[in-house]
Order: sequence, then C-alpha cells, then structure tokens
Amino acid sequence: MAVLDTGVRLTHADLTGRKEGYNVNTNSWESAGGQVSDLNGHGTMTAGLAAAKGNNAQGVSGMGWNLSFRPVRVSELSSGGTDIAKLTAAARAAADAGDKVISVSYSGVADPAVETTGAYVRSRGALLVWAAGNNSENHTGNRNDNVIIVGATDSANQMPSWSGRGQRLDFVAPGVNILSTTNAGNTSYGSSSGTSFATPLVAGLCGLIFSRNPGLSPAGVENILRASALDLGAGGVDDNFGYGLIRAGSALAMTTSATRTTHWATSVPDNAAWTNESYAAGAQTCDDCNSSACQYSTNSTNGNTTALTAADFESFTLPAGRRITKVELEVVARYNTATSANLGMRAFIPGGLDSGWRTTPTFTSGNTCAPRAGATGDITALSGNWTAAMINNLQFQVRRQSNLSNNTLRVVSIRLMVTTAPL
Ligand SMILES: [Ca+2]
Ligand SMILES: [Ca+2]
Ligand SMILES: [Ca+2]
Repeated sequence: MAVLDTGVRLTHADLTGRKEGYNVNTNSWESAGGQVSDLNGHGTMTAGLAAAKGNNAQGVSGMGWNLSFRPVRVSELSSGGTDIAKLTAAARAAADAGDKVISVSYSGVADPAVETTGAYVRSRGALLVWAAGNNSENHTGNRNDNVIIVGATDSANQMPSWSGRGQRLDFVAPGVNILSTTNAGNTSYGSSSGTSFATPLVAGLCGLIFSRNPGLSPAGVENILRASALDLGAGGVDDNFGYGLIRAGSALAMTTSATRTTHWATSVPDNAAWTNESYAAGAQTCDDCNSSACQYSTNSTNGNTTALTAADFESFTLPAGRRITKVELEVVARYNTATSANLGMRAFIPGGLDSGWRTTPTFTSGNTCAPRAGATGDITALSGNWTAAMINNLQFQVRRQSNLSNNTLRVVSIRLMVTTAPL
C-alpha cells in the first residue's frame, strides 16, 4: 500500500520492510534521490497505523500487520501542507507502480479531481482511501463513487463532533486517541486524534483483503468491507457512519481465497539426504521444536547444501484451469546455542530455473523452543508461469549463512507454498 503523507521516519524500528519511497514534489524515486524522510511527524503516525510491523515485540501493530508500505512524500513543508494536484499526482504514481491501496490522510476529498483520480486508481485495480476531514464536513453526493471516504469513531463507537460525515461517507474507523509510531525517535510512540488516523486503518484492511485474495477487484474488496462492517447509528447504511465500523476479522473471514495457496508439505521430510546429518532414529515427520529427536542438524561449515527433492514432500496436484504464479519456501529453524544468524535457502530445477541463494533476516535463537525462527522467501525464478511438472522437479537447499559454530543448525520444518491463479 502507498501512504501519501509528510514522509516517514526511515529508521523507526517498527516501520521496517517498506517499499521504495517516492517524492511527488521532486518527481523522484528514493533510489534516484527522492527524499521521503518525515518533515512533520504526521506521516510516521499514519504509516504506523497502516503498516507498523506486527508480532515483532516492538511497539504497535499496524492494521496491515506484515504488509509492506510505500511512503510517498507529498509535502516539502514542516507544516505538512500540500495541494490536491500533488495528492492526485502522487496517487496516480502509486497506482502506476502497482500499489493496490492508496491511503490519503488529508482534507480535500470533495474536490472533483479526487473522484477523477479515484476512477483512474480503480482502473489500475487499486483503491483510493481518503479522510473525511476534521471540520464536521458534510459530504453530500453518492457514496457509490470511486473513493472510499473514512470518518472517525471513539472508543465507545460514537462519532466525535469534528469528524466529517454525510451521504458520501463510506466507513468509520477508530480516530480518537490512536496510538502509533512517532517521529521523535526510533522506538517512539504517541497518540493523536483525527480522521487522518482512521483512514490508514481502513487502507490497511483493504491491503489485508487484497493479500488474502489478490484476484479481487477493487469493488470486490469494497463489497467485503461493506458486508463485514458493524452497523452503527441508524439501522443500515446512514449518513453519519456510512456502512459502519470496519471489522478486520469478519472481513477476512468473508474473503475466500480464490487465488489459492497450497501448503505443500509441513514437516521435515523423513527421507532427506542431508550431508553430515545427525538425528535420532525414528524421528520422522515431526515439527515439534521442543524435541531434539525431531530435528535435523548439521555440523557442516556454512550449512547443509544437499538438495531435497519433491519426493521428500507431499504430492502436489495443480488444479485444472489454474496456473502457478508463485513458489515460496518456508524454513523454520533454530540454533542450539543462543546466537543470532541467518539462513540461506535456494530452490532450483536441475539444469533449469534457479532462484539463487536467498538470505533470511537475521534472527536470534537458543536452546528452548521459543524463540524459533522462520523465514519465507519468494523463490519464484525467472518466469512466473510454472507448471506442475516443473514443481515436481524442484529441489531445495538450506544452509546457514553466518555466525555459527559447528553443529548448531536444526531445521524444524520446511514447507512449500504454491500460489495459483486462473489460467
Ligand atoms: Ca510492532
Ligand atoms: Ca465511496
Ligand atoms: Ca447505520
């Protein structure tokens, strides 16, 4: 998702894993010198609500949990001010870059250029989400337009007097005293109020729905938001709360995974030919990291590089009428000494496609089950159009990458995830 705002604190510990930023004022991508640092602080807060990392023992969790976000700086002023022309240009740039959700925490949604831009964004398969404003705006018109307009609620599901509302309002989300990442430091957090902070929550949920089913249309995602919302105020759709308060759990429960992810093998294969392996006899198809008998270990330098083959995994059948769009390998491992290190993993077809070695993030492990570490890497190689026959020739390798003494790597489980889509 793209977060159009005042930039973002680039070094915040809870805003990792983002995508390349873009500066609309200088029309430049970060890699070409585009500046996306936060000039005001507003952008670091909205980014955190959309996408602060979940389950990382740090601070807060954004609605998007693990979704990456793209900071798009729309202002060069410490006040954070900008104009509709820059906002709409930035939204178009994000949609052109492939972003599926564009979150805008600025006023100005009533400008006709916003609706025109929303139509363009939808034509690119994406959604434009915009704040209703904090001046009790009454947005007249038709909410069945091309913009998702978001108002605020408080902890009692009441709308504060300042929140924008009206016939065009689509949804409400929490917007009073909302805790998020702040620009004061790399582990700083603080609360603020406004539809600015409700908007990235809705955008983040759109991202989660798209993530579960990338084949959905923008209207399909919005329909799920509508069907899953908690009705507030007058019964049914109304002009204060629109369709109501977004509900993430209900929305995701309603999202069928038309683009199916198959979890193909969920345990350490029992006939793997690992070099230098040592494991207890009888330990098979076990993924319990509490038991050393269940784990493969290696004492080889820089890890184990003997390939596993498809025969080591459960069989996979490509459903009729579908094609493989993505292949991912997930390895869960731990080290039996407390250290931090990372894993390398690779998938390849002998003599054919080769993902090359992919390095996981560094993690710390130890003697006990927790923390154990896993990593998922997209190992789709070269061409997106894999066939079932190609899958069945896949081989996998895992090795340790750094910081390990001998006999310390234990692989707890390996699984392959194949994402398919209609032909
Ligand atoms: Ca966090
Ligand atoms: Ca709308
Ligand atoms: Ca209602």
